[in-house]
Amino acid sequence: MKGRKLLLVSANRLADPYPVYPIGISYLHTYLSGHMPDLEISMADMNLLTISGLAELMKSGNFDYVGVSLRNIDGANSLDRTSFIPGYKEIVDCIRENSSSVIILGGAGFSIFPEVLMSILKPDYGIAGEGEESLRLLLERLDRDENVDGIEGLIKGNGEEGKIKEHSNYLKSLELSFNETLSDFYWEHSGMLNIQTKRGCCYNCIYCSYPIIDGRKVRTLDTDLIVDTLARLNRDKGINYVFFTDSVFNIHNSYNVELAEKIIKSGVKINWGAYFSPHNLTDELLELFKQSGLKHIEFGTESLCTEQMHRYGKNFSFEDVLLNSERCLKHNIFYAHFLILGGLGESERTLRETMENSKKIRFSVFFPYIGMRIYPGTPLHRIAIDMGVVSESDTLLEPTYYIEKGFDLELCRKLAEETGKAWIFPDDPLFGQLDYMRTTKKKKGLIWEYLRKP
Ligand code: B12
Ligand code: SF4
Repeated sequence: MKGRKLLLVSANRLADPYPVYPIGISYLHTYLSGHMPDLEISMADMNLLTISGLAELMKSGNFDYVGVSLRNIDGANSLDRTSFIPGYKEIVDCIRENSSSVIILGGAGFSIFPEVLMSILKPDYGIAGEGEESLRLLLERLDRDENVDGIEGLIKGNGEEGKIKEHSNYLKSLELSFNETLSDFYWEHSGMLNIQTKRGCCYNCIYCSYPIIDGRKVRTLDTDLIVDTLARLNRDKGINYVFFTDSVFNIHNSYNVELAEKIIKSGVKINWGAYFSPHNLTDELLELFKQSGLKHIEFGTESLCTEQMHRYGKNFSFEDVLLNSERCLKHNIFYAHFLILGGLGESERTLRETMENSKKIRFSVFFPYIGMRIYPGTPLHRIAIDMGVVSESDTLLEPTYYIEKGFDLELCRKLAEETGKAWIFPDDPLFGQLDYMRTTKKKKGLIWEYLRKP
């Protein structure tokens, strides 16, 4: 790879609920630097760069390869159905017009819609799913002019798509170095950095794309390396808040105990938050996590009506939700419940049950989304086809939702208000106030704790 240059571009420009450090390309950068020392790698982030700045960079950079990371396809919010694809097309076209670089796409959003994005954005290659090893193999083979067939997750451009080979060789031990300029920017603008502790999700929620992106097999990452990264962030940059980006944090509790114990032993004082499932927890676990820095939990609860939870494919009940909410309160851990209202099978009765049950949950915030974004390859996709909600040929790339027939959003808002609890709908102006706390008041870490109601 002597003299070869790779640019990794984060195409994400969304600042809602806050701008997110492009951790995917940082993992790629760290891995490739370790395995391909002769490859010169740089990073560009469209949150810091204009399109004309990108054009200039492409003209002057002489990059052999440009990898573009596509994180979000849309806001996954049925109340604002803006698609980000035109913005990504502008970026990929800009790279094409101003360079002769080989263009490779990847990222969480790309991994959900690989074929259709290849046909719209017309890169040379795409890699769906975990990117580190597949990208290394691709670059090495391209450099040696070798056949690239058989690389896991790879999809070729120029109409040569073919069937994507599924991932089966996963990585266990991953180092992570943050880009200095970017970590300063995101610490300043988001008050939070991010790191992964595990990949994959073994659950089967009917609407969820996470197992499609990361795989069903849960892979835990090296705890020593994670603790080292946290210690470096804290020591070198004074960063004291991170989000563990795992699809679900509390999947593998023996591993989580090891991680928490190592963080405590290291003496690193760093707060953290993560997505949790509201079951598979105990008082002892929460106490240990708290000691290791756990400050907030975002529960993927989705409904407060057990019948509805089961319809969504959840294997817990409202009793679990209540029990674990009370446990969080007891251990002084902030917690919010993320909900899907008006999803498959929701009726006025199940909605009213959710609202009634919310009154039993103390000092929390409820973030409801309306309807379910339909993602290709999920059980919901099949159901929606069978019900005639979408056609077999619909790519679903345009923001497409399953909202149960007869669902009444205004009634839903009214019932929510009547509970007297903190219900924050996606179009609530309170989001603006949270932004103000972050940008003007320079508040770090969590913000929604101010919205909690008893
Ligand atoms: C954690 C998370 C969050 C956290 C992030 C916290 C933080 N500080 O980082 C929070 C809660 C804030 C959040 C918010 C949102 N999120 Co989110 N989030 C995730 C989640 C679970 C993990 C993302 C992550 O960091 N993964 C870890 C990194 C290492 O993986 P990665 O980026 O995918 O990178 C790997 C590969 O994709 C690949 N790769 C990446 N780039 C490239 C580039 C090339 C060239 C190649 C070859 C490979 C490659 O290699 C990498 C290493 O293996 C994903 C779901 C998932 N399981 O992926 C959703 C996900 C990305 N989020 C999603 C959405 C929609 C959002 C929000 C818009 C939701 C909202 N309305 O608030 C916001 C947007 C935030 C923003 N400003 O961008 C969607 C995007 C799909 C879509 N519909 O567009 C996802 C996919 C979930 C879903 N619904 O399916 N999110
Ligand atoms: S919703 Fe959460 S628990 Fe369910 S499949 Fe998706 S990531 Fe896993």
